[in-house]
Amino acid sequence: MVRILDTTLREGEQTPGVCFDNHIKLAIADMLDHVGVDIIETGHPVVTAEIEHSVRQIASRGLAPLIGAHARSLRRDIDVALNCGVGFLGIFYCVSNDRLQHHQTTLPRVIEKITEMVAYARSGNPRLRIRYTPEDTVRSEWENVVEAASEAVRAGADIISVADTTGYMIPGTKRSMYDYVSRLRDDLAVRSAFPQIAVHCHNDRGLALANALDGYRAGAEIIDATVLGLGERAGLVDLATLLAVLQSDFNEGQHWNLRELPRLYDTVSRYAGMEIPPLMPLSGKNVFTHCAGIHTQAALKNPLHYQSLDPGIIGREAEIALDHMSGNAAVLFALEKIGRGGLSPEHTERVIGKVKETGRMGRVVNQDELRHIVNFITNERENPLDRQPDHRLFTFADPQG
Ligand code: HCA
Ligand code: CU
Repeated sequence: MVRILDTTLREGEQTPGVCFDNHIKLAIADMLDHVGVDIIETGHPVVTAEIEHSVRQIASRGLAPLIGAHARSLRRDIDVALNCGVGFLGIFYCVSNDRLQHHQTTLPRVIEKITEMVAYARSGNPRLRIRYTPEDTVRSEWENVVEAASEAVRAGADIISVADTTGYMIPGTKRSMYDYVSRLRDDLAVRSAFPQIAVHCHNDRGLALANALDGYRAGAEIIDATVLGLGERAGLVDLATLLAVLQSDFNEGQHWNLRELPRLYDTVSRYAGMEIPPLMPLSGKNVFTHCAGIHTQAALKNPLHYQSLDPGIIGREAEIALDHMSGNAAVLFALEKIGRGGLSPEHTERVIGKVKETGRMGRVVNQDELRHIVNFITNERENPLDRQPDHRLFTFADPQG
């Protein structure tokens, strides 16, 4: 059973311009609890007093997920984090030769520092879950990573995270996360180190989810994600997409409550000041909408003709958009939907013409506008007080189930 670490409150806040008030962070943590993630990384408490306060408050809230904090390999960071009462601590330190040179240090000295800090954290709380991340793991020298990771495990780390800090990996190539995780596990085992493996995949090449699934197939036990894929640069794996794919296609997380996701996404989007892109899988406004005539006709008979993911898993419905691409079937369905079925053939044809014309102006015809079109063509009057305008499209349920 794979475990999900949400880091919207830590990595997500590293998105330029994103800063959540503490009352919003608390609300987000509560919603993540309802969704059913396993670990919430709440922040790097030494950064500001507000973050420290937020980490402490979320840690003492009695939520089901394990509450975590982020720390550099420094005594002060660890003291402050542990003092917040977290049950999970992520310690990171890059061990690439490049960085070692930059910091004018050597691998043995750095490993000594890392192990000292892991042991220090362990002594502060014997039940703490400790993760060590060699930052930029996948571009660091292999021997350095294996050496640092195995020593960290010996010092008390439970989890080693493979960080694709720059979104560098590509499935099926020499830069495969599948191969990386498999080899790392083997090489650590040779050194008698048996940590859980986590994967932290950035999206610089648009491959974050593919790489995370690659790591998962190689047996990674923890996958990091954020709401909306927030994070540095191109961000991280999107939580909703990850959960939906794992649940629908890999039979994971049957206890996850994906129907809570729209509320969580709405909250994060609003307070991050970031619109949900219309084409974003699972959460975008378009992603369960059928448009072209051939598609709508087939989907109305059986949505599976043009859908491989059930919108119901996150509490959404398939819908039809009317525009210049629409065919007769879609318009007839939409007319029924607003209670205006049974128009004369001549009127129906003119409605279809008007829908297409409106679409050519770059507008999708919603329920409200379709009523206006019908009234225009039939020259009927409607008492505007009879109904509220309805700007939704035309939803339809799956006739199969
Ligand atoms: C960072 C970089 C990090 C760390 C991941 C981790 C990365 O912002 O500190 O500590 O597991 O991508 O490497 O997010
Ligand atoms: Cu990161």
